[in-house]
Amino acid sequence: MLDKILIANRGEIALRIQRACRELGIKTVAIYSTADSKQKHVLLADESVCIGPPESINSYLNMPAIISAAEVTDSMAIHPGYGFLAENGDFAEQVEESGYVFIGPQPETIKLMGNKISAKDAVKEVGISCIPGSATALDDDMESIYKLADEIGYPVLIKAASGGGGKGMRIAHTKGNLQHTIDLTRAESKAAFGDDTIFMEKLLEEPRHIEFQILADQHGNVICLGDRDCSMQRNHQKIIEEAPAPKIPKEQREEMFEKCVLFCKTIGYQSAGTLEFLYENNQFYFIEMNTRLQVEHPVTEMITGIDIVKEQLKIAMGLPLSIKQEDIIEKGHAIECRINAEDSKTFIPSPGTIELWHPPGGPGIRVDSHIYTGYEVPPYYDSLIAKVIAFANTRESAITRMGIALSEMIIEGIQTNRDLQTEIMQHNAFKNGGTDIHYLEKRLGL
Ligand code: MV4
Repeated sequence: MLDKILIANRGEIALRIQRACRELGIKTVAIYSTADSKQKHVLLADESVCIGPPESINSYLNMPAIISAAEVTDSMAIHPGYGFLAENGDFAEQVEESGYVFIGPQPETIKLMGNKISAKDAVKEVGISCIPGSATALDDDMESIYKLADEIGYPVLIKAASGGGGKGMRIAHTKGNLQHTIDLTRAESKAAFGDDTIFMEKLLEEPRHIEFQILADQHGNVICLGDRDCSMQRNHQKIIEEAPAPKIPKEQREEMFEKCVLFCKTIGYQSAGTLEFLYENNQFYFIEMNTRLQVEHPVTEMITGIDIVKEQLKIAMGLPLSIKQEDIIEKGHAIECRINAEDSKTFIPSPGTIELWHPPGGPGIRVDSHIYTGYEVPPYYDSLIAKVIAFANTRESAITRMGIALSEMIIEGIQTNRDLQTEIMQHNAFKNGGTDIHYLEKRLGL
């Protein structure tokens, strides 16, 4: 049993994890930066520890400070949430070496998936398709690289092995700019990740982004909680996610569930995880695996009735999964709109004081948020201030409910992307379902 858990995060996800702990009778420890002393997660935790000044690098990314906070509070485990240190294999390792349970997969698994080349190698072993490209890292032999690019066909994408989530990728449209693209990507990758390992893939031009949610316990039981469509994004920031992914043939989804489960069993995966794919011309291609709880996990919770965070905690305590694959019944449709504190036209973050906040409600509406009237949105962190989730029997009804929820939401004092979200709910292409990853940027004329 883990009686006390330190939550190494802030905002809505810190609250979300606290609630799951409370349901399981686990005490919670909040950490916070000096900018966050009036945060709801601090107020509601059983104990709290200030770990440093506002800048993330000195607070929520400060590994020794976080581990010390676990020590002084006599915590037994650390939940990293998402972002910050959630996918840092060295952090997971230090947590375990210091004698605490890291609530997530093993450090080696985080590292295996953190390298996009080793991740692709691993999934190929169980017959999961990847995007055609270089099987290994690119070396300095340009003749063989040109040959490979000709075989793959232009445009090709040069990606950093240590990248992910959109950082460290560049397109080469012709042989003429391949060398330059490689040099730039290498340099950027070295600067950003301290690793200049790069690889090549064919560019998929109009894919959708579809991912599969996994839960895996310490006893080799693995289940897939279905898929999510996260194609509605701008500048690599997802803004709307939904479950199930629209317009995917039933047999193809089920085949993917099986492959994802087989993969996780094969590598001995533990905890919650997500396999990300691009979907184009009715085919799935693996791109990367996220070894953390994700922002958009609520849409899956709504259609399966499974509390992913509670399951993640129980897995960390060594308990076997209580749900079998055949017990998972998907019901209805769920959509999440991320509400960001930002200018709706320029997307520049809009920190400041929230003068008035009335969250939406009613049948099928869930709001995961840490804000309140009088709350000051600090300028130092991610601009996500609320997640509005609408659930209904059909996708059409979920869109209707979301439209109503967005119109009910009262938020004054700062700018948000609410109007953009409202417009998207009314777009015919969104209503039809299955828009690709470039839809929003094209629609905005960017
Ligand atoms: C791609 C791609 C097209 N072709 N790979 C972006 C982040 C990283 N996870 C992988 N990404 C992409 N890889 C090939 N071969 C397009 C993207 C991509 C993308 C993927 C998912 C969600 C949003 C995206 C936005 C732009 C580009």
